[in-house]
Amino acid sequence: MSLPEKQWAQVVEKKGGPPVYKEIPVPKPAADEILVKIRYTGVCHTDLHAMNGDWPLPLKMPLVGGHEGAGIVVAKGDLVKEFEIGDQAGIKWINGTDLSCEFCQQAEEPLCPNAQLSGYTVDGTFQQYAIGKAAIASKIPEGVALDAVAPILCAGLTVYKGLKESGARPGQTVAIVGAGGGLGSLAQQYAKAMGLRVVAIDGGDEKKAMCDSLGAEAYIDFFTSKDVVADVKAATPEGLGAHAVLLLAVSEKPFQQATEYVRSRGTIVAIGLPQGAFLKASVFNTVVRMINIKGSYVGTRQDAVEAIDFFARGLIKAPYKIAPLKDLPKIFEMMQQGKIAGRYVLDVPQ
Ligand code: 8ID
Ligand code: ZN
Repeated sequence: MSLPEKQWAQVVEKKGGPPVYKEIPVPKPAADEILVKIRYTGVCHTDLHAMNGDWPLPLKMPLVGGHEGAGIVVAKGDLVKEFEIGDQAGIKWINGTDLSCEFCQQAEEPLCPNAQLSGYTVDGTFQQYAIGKAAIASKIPEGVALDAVAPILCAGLTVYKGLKESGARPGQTVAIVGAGGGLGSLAQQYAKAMGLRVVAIDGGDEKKAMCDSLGAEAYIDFFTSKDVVADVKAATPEGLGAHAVLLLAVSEKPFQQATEYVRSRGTIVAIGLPQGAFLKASVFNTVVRMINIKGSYVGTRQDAVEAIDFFARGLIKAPYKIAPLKDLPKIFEMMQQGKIAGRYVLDVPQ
C-alpha cells in the first residue's frame, strides 16, 4: 500500500494553544511500531490539560494531541508480530514503555518511568496517521464500530480500572463525581455492568437527563445543591454514604469533600487531575472510619482488553457526539466551560 507524504493534523504550536489545522508529514513506523490510519479519535479533558501545560510533566512542542484513536493498521515495522496490515487497532495514552523496568515486569506498564505518552510526550491521534508501539497498542475486534469504541481507549479503560481499584462489590453504591462528563458517562455504564448502584454528581439539567438515562439512581446537582455531602449520603442505603467514590471532576473542591460522604470502610479513588490540586482529609475521620484513599491511572494492556471486551459484548452504551477533526478548537472551548454532556469523537478525514 502506498502512503501519502503529507496529512492533516491539529497541531498545538505553543503552550495554551489553540490547535492549528495544517498539513504535516506522515510519520514512519520504527521496527517495533505500527502506523494506524485514524478513523475516529475521542477528545479527553487530558488533551486540554496538555495544550495548557497544566501538569508537572515535560511536554512535547509543537504537539499533536489525542489518545483515544481508533483506526486501521496501514504499515508496521519488521519486528511487529502482534498486528497485520488491515487490523483494527487503538492508540491509547500509554503509547509505549520500556517493557523491562520493575513495573513493566509486573504488568503495571502505566507506571513505567520511561513511558511515552500519546499527545503529550509523543504525537497523538489528532492526525490522519498515528504511531504506536505494537506491544502496547490495543486490538479492536473485527465488527466493533470505531466511532463508539474510541472513548473506551482512555475514558472507558480508566473508569473500568478505577472501579476495580475501588474494590466495590456488586450491589454496593458508587458515587461518581463528574458523572456528566466523558469519563463519568462511561463510569456509569461500567458500574452498572459490574452490578454496582450509581449516585451521579454533576451540574445542570442536560447532564441530569443523561445520567437518568444511563441508569443513575440519584443525581446531585452541585450547582444547586445546598449541601452536597448531605444529599449524597441521603441517596445511599441507610444514609451511611457511598461504598466507593470515583473522583473524575476537574476541580479541587470535591477531592476535599469526598471523605465526608464515603461510607466507613469505603474507598475514594482519585482519577481527575485538576491543576495544582491537593487532597485534604480529616486524619481523625480517616482513622476511626477506616477510609481508604487512593489514585488510579489509566489501566494496563490487560485492563484495556477487558474494557474493550465489555464494550464489544454490548454492555457499554454511553452517548457521544461526532464532529469533524477541524472543529477541535470549538470542542476545547465547550469543554473548558463544562458544557459537554458525555464525549465528543472526532471524525478524521480519510
Ligand atoms: O488515568 C487517569 N487518572 C485519567 C485518565 C483520563 C482522564 C485522568 N483523566 C482526567 C482528565 O485529565 C480530567 O482531569 O480526568 C478528568 C476528567 O476527564 P473528562 O471526563 O474527559 O472531563 P470532562 O468531560 O470535562 O468531565 C468533567 C466533569 O466534571 C464535572 C464537570 O461538570 C464535567 O461534567 N465537574 C466539575 I469541573 N466540578 C464538579 C463538581 N464540583 C463536577 N462534577 C461534580 N462536582
Ligand atoms: Zn484521556
